Amino acid sequence: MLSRIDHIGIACFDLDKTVEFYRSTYGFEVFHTEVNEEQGVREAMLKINETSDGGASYLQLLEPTREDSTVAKWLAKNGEGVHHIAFGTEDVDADSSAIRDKGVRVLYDEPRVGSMGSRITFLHPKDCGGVLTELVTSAEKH
Ligand code: CMX
Ligand code: CO
Repeated sequence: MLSRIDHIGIACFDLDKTVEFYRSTYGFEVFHTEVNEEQGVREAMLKINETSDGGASYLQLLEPTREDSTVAKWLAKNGEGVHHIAFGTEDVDADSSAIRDKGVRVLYDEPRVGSMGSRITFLHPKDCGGVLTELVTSAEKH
C-alpha cells in the first residue's frame, strides 16, 4: 500500500548552492548525502517531516554526476525544477507489480538501490499524466 509521500525529487545544476537555498530560506537541514553512480546523481535528502507509518517525507535534491545521466538530460531540456515524485510503500515489489498489471509501464524488472539503502522503481511519466513517479521501500522495511 502506498502510504506517504516519501520524497519530491528536485533537479539542480549546483547541489551545494541549492542546499544553501533550502537552508537559508526555509531552515531545512541536510539529513543525508550520497552519490548513486547507477542513477548518475549526487543527492541531498532534507527531512521535512515524519509520518504516521513510522516513515518520513523528504526533499531529494539531485545534481547529475555525468552527462549521459537521466537528470543531466532532463536539466538540459527543462532547466532546474521538480523532476519526480516518490510514494513510500512497505512492499515495492507487490505494489509495482499490481501497478504494472493496470497497464502502467514500470521501468525496472526488479527494484534497484535508492537513497539510504532503499529499494526503488519508477513508473513511466507518459503513463502517469506527465509525472515521473517513483516507488520506495525504505531500508528498515526490507
Ligand atoms: N518528468 C516528466 N516527463 C519526463 C521526465 C520527467 N522527469 N523525464 C522525461 N520525460 C518525458 C520527456 O519530456 C519526453 O516527452 P516528449 O516525448 O513528449 O518530449 C519523454 O518523457 C521521453 O523523455 P527523454 O528525454 O527522451 O528521456 P528518456 O526516455 O531517455 O528517459 C525516463 C525518460 C523516464 C525513462 C528516464 O528519465 C528514467 O529512466 N527515469 C528513472 C530514473 C531516474 O529518473 N533517476 C534519477 C533519480 C534517482 C532517484 O530518485 O533516486
Ligand atoms: Co527519487
